[in-house]
Amino acid sequence: MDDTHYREVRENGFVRLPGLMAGGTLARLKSAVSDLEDLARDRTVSSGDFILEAPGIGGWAAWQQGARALTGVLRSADRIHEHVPEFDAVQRSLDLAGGPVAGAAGSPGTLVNAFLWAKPPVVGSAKPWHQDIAFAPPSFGPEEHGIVTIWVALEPATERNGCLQFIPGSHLLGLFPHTGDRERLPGEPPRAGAVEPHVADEHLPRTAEPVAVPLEPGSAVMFDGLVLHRSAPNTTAAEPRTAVSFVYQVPRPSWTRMEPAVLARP
Ligand SMILES: O=C(O)CCC(=O)C(=O)O
Repeated sequence: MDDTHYREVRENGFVRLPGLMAGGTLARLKSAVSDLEDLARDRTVSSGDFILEAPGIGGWAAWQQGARALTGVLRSADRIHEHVPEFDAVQRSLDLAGGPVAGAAGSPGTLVNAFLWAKPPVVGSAKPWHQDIAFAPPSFGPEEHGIVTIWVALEPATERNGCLQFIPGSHLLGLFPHTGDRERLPGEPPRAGAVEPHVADEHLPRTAEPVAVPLEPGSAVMFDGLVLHRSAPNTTAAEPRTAVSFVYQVPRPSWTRMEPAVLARP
């Protein structure tokens, strides 16, 4: 077990993994992303697995509101390891579950999902403050399971193009209320004014300032499913911020608590 990973994830809720993917592996991931983009190229509407960007309101809101989106321009994709098995092969070849994830959680993880987070220039929308565990599938037992995610930058992730930001230590404070709308079920009509689920500003803890985590291509950040995180819109004209994340179920780390957080007073 890597003591540094364990200590930093335990204390801060996240740890950088510089140079996690060397040149050849990074090339494999980029090629897998191209295959995924090919699958989405002709899509004109979002679905549960492929969410397209929409200028102005962002891909998630456009999807839920039934508004127009940009053909083939992905905001994010879900279950990418099932759509393109190469993603699974890469994480297996690096033994992320038994290496860094086990180092963070104390025992190996099981891959339960993988995502593309595309954030293209100009139109790449924000991902608001949230805790991943708030979106865990019903099979997750709050007493038994935790989540550890490894988020890998495929291009430079900077403050300008929307790198991840974390509130250090927020994973120790419990579960924050998420406001906004749940995703429509298949067949449900569009919902005017739908808002992506998030933790409202007035409920954010005032215990620490947010920390931005810029990353070089091939570097990663690993984080606990209870840590509050977000990403800003991509405000650049031509700097995509493409990333993939691998999500592992782990035995619930003993230091986390699943009770409702004590909320900050505005
Ligand atoms: O990449 C992003 O912009 C958001 C990623 C995220 O929220 C996550 O991996 O849980």
